[in-house]
Parts: sequence; structure tokens; C-alpha cells
Amino acid sequence: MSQTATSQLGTSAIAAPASGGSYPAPAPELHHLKQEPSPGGDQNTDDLTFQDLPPFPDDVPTAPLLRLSLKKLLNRDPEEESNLWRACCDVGFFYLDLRDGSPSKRDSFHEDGDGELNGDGLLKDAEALFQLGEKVFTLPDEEKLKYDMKDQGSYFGYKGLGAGVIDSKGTRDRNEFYNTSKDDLLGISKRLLAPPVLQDEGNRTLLKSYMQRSHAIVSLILGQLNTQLGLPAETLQSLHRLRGKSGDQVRWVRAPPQQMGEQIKALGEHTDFGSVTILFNRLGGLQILPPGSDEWCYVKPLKGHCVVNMGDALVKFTSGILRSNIHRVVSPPGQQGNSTRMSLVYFARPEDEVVLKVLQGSEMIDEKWRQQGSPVEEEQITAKEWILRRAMGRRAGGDWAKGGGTEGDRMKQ
Ligand SMILES: O=C(O)CCC(=O)C(=O)O
Repeated sequence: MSQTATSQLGTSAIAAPASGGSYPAPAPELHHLKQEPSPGGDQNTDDLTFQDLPPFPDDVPTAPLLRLSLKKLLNRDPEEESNLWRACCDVGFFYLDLRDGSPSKRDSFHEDGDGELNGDGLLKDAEALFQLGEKVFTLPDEEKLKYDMKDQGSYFGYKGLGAGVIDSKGTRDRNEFYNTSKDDLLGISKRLLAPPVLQDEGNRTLLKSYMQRSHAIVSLILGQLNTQLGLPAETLQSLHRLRGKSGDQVRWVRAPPQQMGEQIKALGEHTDFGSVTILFNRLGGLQILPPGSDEWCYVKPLKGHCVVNMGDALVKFTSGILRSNIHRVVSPPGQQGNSTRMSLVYFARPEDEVVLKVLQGSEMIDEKWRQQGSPVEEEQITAKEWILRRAMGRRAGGDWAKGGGTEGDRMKQ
């Protein structure tokens, strides 16, 4: 039986706007995976549900990720800061409640891009970008394919359904991507070829706002991690400046429903290439493999929240103190499986010329390095080279082995 495609925007959608060293990934003590996430107390679960979408089933395994509050982080709540640290070291994934998350007058938040720290604004931008994504993907295939820039050695632009691979056997993926570049949108690099809908100035302004607001959250998280790691002030932030040249991008990912019985993964298991990923999901399908477990668990989408995860660059910088967890995308579970799934991602990456090696100046990182027996000499690779190598290694016809990250033997396929 074939399934009918419905849009996950629903009828009442809001109209608003290796390579080298290997990093052992020990199974940490998952105290917080044994219990329900701290839900921030009092909210009604309806506030967390996308009422216009088919329900997320309650009989599938879900990852009880910690649920952190942007508001509390902005208020420098010590317990929340410690939860953030724990989540970044233990699992490398957490929910961030963006509601009511805007700074009041706070001297400590006046860095590059901080003026854009606005959780509600980011939620609104994300809503509007889900609508814009639909417009991009409903363009005719021959139009979209004009923006596949793989042959020019670029991972920006379009990737068609099945143009990527999900395993070493070369199995094709089941999703389309469109990647837009921060540097293009902020006028730091030249403008990339794009369909008229993405050249529209209103839509460029929206994308720019979303990027700045996502980047501001990334800076906040990096600042916290910098302190916890005992690195010299601003070390991590200085490697990720909003206006520094980098491979930061906004990606839409879209996967149509599958025929009944088909179980091809939309996106194969992987760790993220960069530093911090900010992800908006409405339908299920994202799964993580919790540390020390063999069971893939769904990350249930929560309204008003984004999912944040650590990428490989932070693993390399910290000698594996921070964790980039393996994840993948399968069909949405239960009744959600009839819908086309779309997600919206901001990938923050180190600036292009940053060499991905262990950072100096933190006793904690030095100690971790020593504990690992001061492993093999690190490969000298810049963020720009690393991201390109990994992205191209996951395109059909690319070099799978070169597309690997820090996951090592955590990969199942
Ligand atoms: O679609 C998702 O939920 C996750 C996307 C993802 O992992 C990626 O694009 O790397």
C-alpha cells in the first residue's frame, strides 16, 4: 500500500514569519538517562506538542535528553550551567527551551552577535523558515539541480534525493538537502548561485536573522564550555566569530514518506563535522545511539525547543572531553510516517583556517590528553579541509572512508 504524503506544516501552520587520531568514546555514566528529563517543572505537556501534526507515538524508545532552559542559562543559574556541562560531556545532545529566552541588561553578554540572543525570535524565524523550505523543495527537480554545487567542490546548495550515501556499501540516502552559507548571507563571501526564492531580499533577511540568532546561542554555549574547561577567556568564541570566514550553514532536510514496509534510512549514522548544531524538528525520525547502548532511541520533537548537539570539532579541541554522539534519521514513527518530514539545522563550525587539534591552556584538557597516553600525532587539518572532505565523502561517488569523523568503532555500519 502506498502512503499519502501530507505536509508536516499541517493546515494550521503558523504563517509568521580521521582521519588521524581516534577519540575513545567511553560509555560515561548516564545517570540522567536513567530518569525522566527535568521538565523545567510545571509546563503542561500540551505546550510541548505540535497539535497540528499526527501524534508522536508513546510506545517507541525515546532518548530522555536533559531539557535545559535558555532563560535560566541567561540568568546564570548555577544548576542549569552544571546541567549544560553534564549534557555536553555525557551525551552531547540536549533540548533547549527557547521560550522567554531573551537577555535583560547583562554586561556579560555583549560579545559579537549577542544582540541577537532572542529565543522567541529564533522560534519565529524557524517557523517562517519551515515555510520557506517548502517553497524551495517544491521547485521542479531540474531547477533544484542547477544549485547542486558538488562538481565545483562545494557542499553549499542542493543535494538531491539519493545523491548521498548512508553506509560503506554505498546505499543511497532518502532525503534532499539545501544548504545556505552564513558567509554569503552576511556579505562576508561572494553571493552563491541560488533559486529566485532564496535571492529574494525578504527571505535573505529572514535567513540572516535566523543565522545570527542561532549563532548567538552557539556563542553562549561555547562561553559556558570555555569556562568549564578552564580555557583562557574567549578561546572557543574566538575560533567561532560570527563574522569570521567559516563553513557555518543553515540546512533544510526533507524526506518523503516511505512505502509501507520500506525502511531505508533518510540519513545514515554520523557525527556532525562542526562544533555546535542547533536543530528544529517537528516530526520524529531523528534517533541517537545513547552511549553504551545498542538501542537506537528517537529524539521526540518538543515544541518551543530546539535540539542542540556537539560536533567533532569540539571533540578534537578537548581531546574527547566533549562528546559528539552518533545519530541518524529514519522514517517518522507511527502515524507520523505518512507525512513528509522536514528539519531545519544551523551548523556552527570553526573558522576556515582553524586547525582541528587539541587546545592549549586548559589543565583539564591537558590531563585528558595525558590520560589517553598522549595519543598519536594529530593530523594537521583545517576546519575548511575537514568539512569539505567529510561532506564530499558522503556524496554518492565520494570516498566513504575519508568522510569519517571521530566516531571510530562506535559506527555500526
Ligand atoms: O533531520 C534531522 O533531524 C537531523 C539532520 C542531521 O543530522 C544532519 O543534517 O546532519
